[in-house]
Amino acid sequence: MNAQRIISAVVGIAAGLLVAFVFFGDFGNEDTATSADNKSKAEKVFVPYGELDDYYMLASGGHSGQLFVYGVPSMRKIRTVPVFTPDPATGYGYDKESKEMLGDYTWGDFHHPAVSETEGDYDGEFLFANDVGNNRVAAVDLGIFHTVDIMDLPNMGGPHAGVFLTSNTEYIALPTRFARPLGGEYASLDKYEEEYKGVVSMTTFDKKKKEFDLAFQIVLPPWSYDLSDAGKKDSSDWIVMTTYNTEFATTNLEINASQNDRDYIVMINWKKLEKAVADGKYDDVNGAKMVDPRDVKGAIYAVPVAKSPHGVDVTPDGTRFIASGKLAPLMTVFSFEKAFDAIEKGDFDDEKFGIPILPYEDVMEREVDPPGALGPLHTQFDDKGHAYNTMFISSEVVKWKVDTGEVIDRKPSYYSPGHASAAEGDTVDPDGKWLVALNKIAKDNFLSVGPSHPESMDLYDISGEEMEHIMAAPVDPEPHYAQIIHRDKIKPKKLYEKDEDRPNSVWSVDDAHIERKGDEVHVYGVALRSRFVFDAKAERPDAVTVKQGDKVFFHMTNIDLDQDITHGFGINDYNLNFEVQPGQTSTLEFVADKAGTYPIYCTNFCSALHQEMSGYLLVEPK
Ligand code: CUK
Ligand code: CUA
Repeated sequence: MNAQRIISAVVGIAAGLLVAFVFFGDFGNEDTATSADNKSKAEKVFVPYGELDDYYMLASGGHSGQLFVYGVPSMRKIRTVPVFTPDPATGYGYDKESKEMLGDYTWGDFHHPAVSETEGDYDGEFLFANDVGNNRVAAVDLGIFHTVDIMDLPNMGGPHAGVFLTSNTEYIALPTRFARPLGGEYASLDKYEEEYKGVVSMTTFDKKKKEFDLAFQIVLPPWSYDLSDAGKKDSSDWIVMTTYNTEFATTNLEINASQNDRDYIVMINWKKLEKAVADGKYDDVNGAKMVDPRDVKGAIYAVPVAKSPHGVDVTPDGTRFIASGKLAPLMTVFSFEKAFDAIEKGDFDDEKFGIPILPYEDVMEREVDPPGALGPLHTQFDDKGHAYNTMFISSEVVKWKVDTGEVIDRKPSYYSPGHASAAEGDTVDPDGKWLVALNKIAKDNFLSVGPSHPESMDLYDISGEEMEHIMAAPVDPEPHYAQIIHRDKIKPKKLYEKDEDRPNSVWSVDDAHIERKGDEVHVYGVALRSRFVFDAKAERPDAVTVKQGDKVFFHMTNIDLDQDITHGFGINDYNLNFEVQPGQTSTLEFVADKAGTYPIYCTNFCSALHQEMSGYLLVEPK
């Protein structure tokens, strides 16, 4: 395609977007549903008091850096769990532990949540998150809905897609989106082809220690890697990743990365690379074991795919991978088996950068091109062999049969969906119950809050042959992806268990005390309804006096071992607030650099005498 055609294609897509808005803009609820319809829809999502939603939806909060927890089907927001960004509501980023985890960062861009898997099924123990903004990976413990580890990833340029390798969460793989010289060193953009690299981080997670480890990294040509998925069952040794800049464009990607009619899907055999690394076939690059898959026989191949693809998703049975092209209006079904045959026969078209290219016709099983459907992005699955694709430009969800490509149903979304998420939709065993489209544009769905509207989520009942649009719910920016997991698989704790051996913990009022070591003041205190006790033997047990310049540690244990009795801890004028959940011990560390008298108070309403739960920090001038 020449530049002129590309420009008209892009203009055409923009026009298509406008047409889609105007067209679908007419689908108000009144127009499409009678009041009887609305009543039956309302009944499907109404959860009577005393009952609970069937599913958790764990949604990325995009550039808020947070995790949003919703109930499905009610679409009620239940909780924000802070991951990459401080959160005064929970004290995350203020207490010592979370402050150290976040370091100097004050934001993150969390795109793809992934629940840990056992034998290809969500096990509900941990959730992993990628930070595209600042090259990090995080783990949230789903027993306490709290972030327990964050690891910085060297050599990356925005780890866009997080994937899981079955059967037992062996690796959390994070491919870089932007090519960058290794270590982020300076190199002129004129040296893009030689000096810039794509990298995939292969991290492991120790469930007992709750810690990440960077096992190794994979170095690749600078093709700009996008969505990725891991194989399942017979294909579980492989990961597949889309690329969108095989042109090596270094400016104006909108036009320049859309020149080639085909980009590639890269197939990597992680088992072979794991072995190569164990055999010492790697270079040490900025603390990472860097393996080049081109040096390992049979570890990497590429398959051509319609230009500028975005999503790639592996079917629940692990036999196929489906790519969706932003610019090409089709979903392409590729067969793992055909790919393995081609590899075995040595049937390669070509080689690019030392990567064998498998012939498109030999690996492709079918192209699915629903008339007028534009901008397919991502694929989800049900339990009956159907795939569900979001269409960003024509604003709809398309249901089709994976085996035959037959289009079964199409329903509008309001408007412009990115991902959709189906109940248990990434597992070997999807539930086929609900689908939530995560839309980029809300337009006029909700009461206006000014020029920038919330994002919107559409809930569909997908249990029948036809999809039924049930409702739309607003959401803060910006869920890119979500996973919907059955509530039976998540086992949240009611309390932090009492543990007398826990460092810095104090379990009775009488044991609360203060230790001074040089200019450090350690308060071993307790919080209970409705007071703080810092020093049981002091005349005023809820006051602490320090000297200006002292380093102060409040080690607080909440000894109210009662469901949902959380205490907060705010210090007036000191810009500090953290919390202790029932049975939890947390530490606040700061330098008392301002002399004066500072009230301390419980910020989390906890009892009828919550207002009385207060004390003083007294800082004597130097
Ligand atoms: S991406 Cu946002 S719509 Cu980060 Cu999964 Cu496709
Ligand atoms: Cu403790 Cu309010």
